[in-house]
Amino acid sequence: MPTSVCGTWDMISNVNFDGYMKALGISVHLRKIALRLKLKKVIEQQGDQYIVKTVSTFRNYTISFKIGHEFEEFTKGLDNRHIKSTVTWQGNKLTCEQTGEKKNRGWAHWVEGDKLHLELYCDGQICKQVFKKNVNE
Ligand code: YOG
Repeated sequence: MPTSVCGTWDMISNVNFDGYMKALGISVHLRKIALRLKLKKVIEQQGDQYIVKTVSTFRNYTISFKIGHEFEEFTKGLDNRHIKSTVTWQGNKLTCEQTGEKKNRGWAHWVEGDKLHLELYCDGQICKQVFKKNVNE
């Protein structure tokens, strides 16, 4: 059984976040703020509903979804786009395809040991983030 993605996770590394944000068209001002953030993921499951919260001192962002059910996502406070998103399991990877104005956009989460991995991709740019399990929260 793969370890659950559920829990509270603290970012320990963040590679090419700037490239990903540039692909999304984020301003240099916001990119500079975002690059300094230590993000936290809080992932919960309630029945067949998942809730993924991205938490920081600057802004928070929350999505909720059911596996395999397309939903309307508004990336409020991020790039502020309306997209259609679908999350599925691809093996041990919780993957999201985000269709809209930006091509080849989505993300994938998976767990290895006590680490939560995340790849965020958009338009050929891949950001790789790793989170360590926070056992106190
Ligand atoms: O996560 O899609 O876990 O939704 C990536 C931000 C920074 C605002 C965070 C606020 C993309 C300025 C969400 C950061 C850059 C920069 C804290 C990534 C856009 C704007 C919210 C994401 C998925 C997978 C779940």
